[in-house]
Amino acid sequence: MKIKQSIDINSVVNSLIGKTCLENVDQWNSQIRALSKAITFVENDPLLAPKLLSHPNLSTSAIMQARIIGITGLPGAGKSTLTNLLVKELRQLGKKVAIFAVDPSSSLTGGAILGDRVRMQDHFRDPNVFIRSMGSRGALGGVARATRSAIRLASVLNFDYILVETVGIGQSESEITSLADSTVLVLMPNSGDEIQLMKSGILQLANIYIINKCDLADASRMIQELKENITPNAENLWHPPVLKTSAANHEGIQDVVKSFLQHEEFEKNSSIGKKLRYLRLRNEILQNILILADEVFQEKVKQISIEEIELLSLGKTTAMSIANAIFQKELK
Ligand SMILES: Nc1nc2c(ncn2[C@@H]2O[C@H](COP(=O)(O)OP(=O)(O)OP(=O)(O)O)[C@@H](O)[C@H]2O)c(=O)[nH]1
Ligand SMILES: [Mg+2]
Repeated sequence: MKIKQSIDINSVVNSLIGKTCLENVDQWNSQIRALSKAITFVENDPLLAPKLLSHPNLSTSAIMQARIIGITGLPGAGKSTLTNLLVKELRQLGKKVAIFAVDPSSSLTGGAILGDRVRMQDHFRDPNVFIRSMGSRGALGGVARATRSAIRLASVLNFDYILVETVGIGQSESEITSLADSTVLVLMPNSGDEIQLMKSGILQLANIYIINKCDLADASRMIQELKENITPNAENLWHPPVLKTSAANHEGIQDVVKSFLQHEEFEKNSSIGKKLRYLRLRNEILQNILILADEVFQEKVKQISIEEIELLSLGKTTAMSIANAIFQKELK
């Protein structure tokens, strides 16, 4: 159910950008608290996102700067364990990192999220790491909408990297590729995951492939198979690396971080990279239009007369015809 809130947008924005006359450390902590709060507001009411994210006091360059890395893969592949180590590595490079764990199946208090807390505990005390779990149950507008806004809100705080962990089944994987600058697919050796993932299409969409748990089984055959299956795109000259890791033994993590940098570099310097980035930005605009349209049309739907609903229930018209008429009228 949607919870409408009356919040003071100006004061949330001022806390976010650190305009609250506090000492440096307190300032940052208060910004982090403001971020947490702002995300909760947006989760409960996506219509607050446009108000927050188009606020004139926010630096647009900060909002668009963070590098978003999507980490996806089947349940249990080791995404959270890897993410925890990647954050450690990025912190050693002096990077500020935000992590979003999106769990499409569980509510905010779900077990998986609690497990992630354990896996990420190394960073809970680090002020330069922001960790947030996002459930989707009960959130209006689905995972993608709230997550998208949350990511942009986090960017206000100048994080260098924003890591987004999602389970790569169902709809979320295509959402993540449209949202992330780099999509990382985490697989397990000889698990047969490839077949399931191939069907979902994600196998062709990732920019970086990781075969994790290499301590458990030999991955060479799988690497070979993957390389054969990732069909090179004539236009796209990025050859997705297939990397081996063992998160359990802390192996291969540096290579993953290197591949983030290489992919970023590639995107900056190639025309196809630029084209794909522009495509993602267009899609982001579309998603934002949908948030705004939601606001307009929720109102319009309330105004549909009882007579018209009666006709619909008798099969004398269709929901699509009514929708189309409202939409066309609004367009004019
Ligand atoms: N042997 C071995 N176990 C690992 C490795 N990486 C992770 N694990 C274990 O695999 C289990 C699942 O790891 P998670 O990091 O929770 O996996 P996940 O992909 O985040 O799982 P979900 O969030 O539930 O989809 C845990 O028990 C980890 O300790 C690895 O490299 N080797
Ligand atoms: Mg996880």
